[in-house]
Amino acid sequence: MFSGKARAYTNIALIKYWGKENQELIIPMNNSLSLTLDAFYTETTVIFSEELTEDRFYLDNQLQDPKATLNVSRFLDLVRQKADCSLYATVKSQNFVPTAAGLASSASGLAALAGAASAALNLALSPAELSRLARRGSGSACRSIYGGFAEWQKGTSDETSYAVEVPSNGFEDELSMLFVVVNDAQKDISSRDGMQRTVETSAFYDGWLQTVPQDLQKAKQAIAERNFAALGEVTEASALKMHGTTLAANPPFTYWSAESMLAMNLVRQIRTAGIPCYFTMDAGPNVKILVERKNEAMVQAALAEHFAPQQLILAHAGPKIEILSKEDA
Ligand code: 2P0
Repeated sequence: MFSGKARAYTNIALIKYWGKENQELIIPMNNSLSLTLDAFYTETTVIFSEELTEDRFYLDNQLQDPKATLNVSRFLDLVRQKADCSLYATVKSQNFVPTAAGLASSASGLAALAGAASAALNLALSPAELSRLARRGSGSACRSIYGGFAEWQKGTSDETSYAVEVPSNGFEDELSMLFVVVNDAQKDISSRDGMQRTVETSAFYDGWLQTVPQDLQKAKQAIAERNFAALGEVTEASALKMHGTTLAANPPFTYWSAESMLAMNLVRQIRTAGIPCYFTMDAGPNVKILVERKNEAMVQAALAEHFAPQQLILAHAGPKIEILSKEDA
């Protein structure tokens, strides 16, 4: 029996990942840059055992159906192959999120699975190797190997596509991210399907790709110079451009709801009133607001006039992946 346990925190991209060059290996079309957060994380235990005849996957103490288990098994196959191991495993994953409002993240989940499975089989991976492995489960997971800011360098192959830490001198500790959890009745389009449809059909996709390198440069310079306004401006611009591509896809779609737009408009109003804050959005209607820690209470109070307290969740920069235990028996 070989077991490992890991905890990984979710991350939110400031410069977005949107589109794959290689679906199978999850090589992205563009570099992305994220902030790892403390408020949402996943703890996963993987136990490889001679006694099992198939993989089993428990999420939040519930045994999962064959489809969800197959995704985990496919990922474990990569780890088994690396370790030359043919044992099946029990995987127990627990998502720690403040509400059940659809905030469970594939980034923290797949990073924790990669960390736990590789620790169990004694793979002793470097951060870059662990990032490469996590990437095979879910693109954004490759950034959750690191605390603070991380850049996923797209590379050109399985070997060269992984995330690295972005030096920041602790700038991330001056930042907060306020999640505005928006309930949405619309049917979801997964990020995987959404980005593929956009790459294949959006008239705006080339425009998206053209400006990513300069946006990334601006973000890295803003981090190095501790320039909050510059980082916020490029963060908001990257999100708007990403979401713009979906409007020109065929068939067109959007992740925005009326409440998302309300939140975005409030951010603009608060900014006009003199408090710097900026929004970003991912493959769903929730809005995330980047604000300096010193101003977080003011922004939260302004949003609380329109959203219920349980819809507002405050997060700060989070740590890198942690291997909590490992055991051979
Ligand atoms: C990001 N998103 O950079 C972007 C912005 C959503 C919008 O990464 O297909 O779950 O597993 O690689 O990583 C969410 O997509 O997609 C995501 P796969 P993933 O955070």
